[in-house]
Amino acid sequence: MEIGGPRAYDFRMPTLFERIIAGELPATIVYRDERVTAFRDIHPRAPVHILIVPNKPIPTANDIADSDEALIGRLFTVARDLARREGIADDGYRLIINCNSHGGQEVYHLHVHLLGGAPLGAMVAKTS
Ligand code: DGP
Repeated sequence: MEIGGPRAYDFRMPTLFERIIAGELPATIVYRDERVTAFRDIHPRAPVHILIVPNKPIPTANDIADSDEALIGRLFTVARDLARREGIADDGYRLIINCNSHGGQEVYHLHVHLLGGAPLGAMVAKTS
């Protein structure tokens, strides 16, 4: 594995999220279809914190192919529907995709964070 480089993950190993999608690891799954799975974040940063994940492993936003456009759109329509179902659509919420080290990405399987249920504060911390 290349540590600290632009790809600080081993793309040959299944990610945690692939194992959740495969049912090999437990998670509180709130939505699943043939293209997308959504489950509650294990370390919630807000009263509602759901991860919306393509079933197909795409490591980072950099790895999205043009042919993935419909799949990426699906992540957002699922997020919209889950926000309604969770009762946070009207007050509002935040959708976040972290990419690589400066983005703070920890799990190298593309995911959209759906956060809401309380005011979320500033969009990003000031760098200095
Ligand atoms: P990111 O930094 O964008 O890669 O966010 C990864 C998120 O994944 C982080 O908020 C914590 C969450 N997470 C990590 N491991 C697990 C796990 O095993 N189960 C669940 N449900 N969430 C996890």
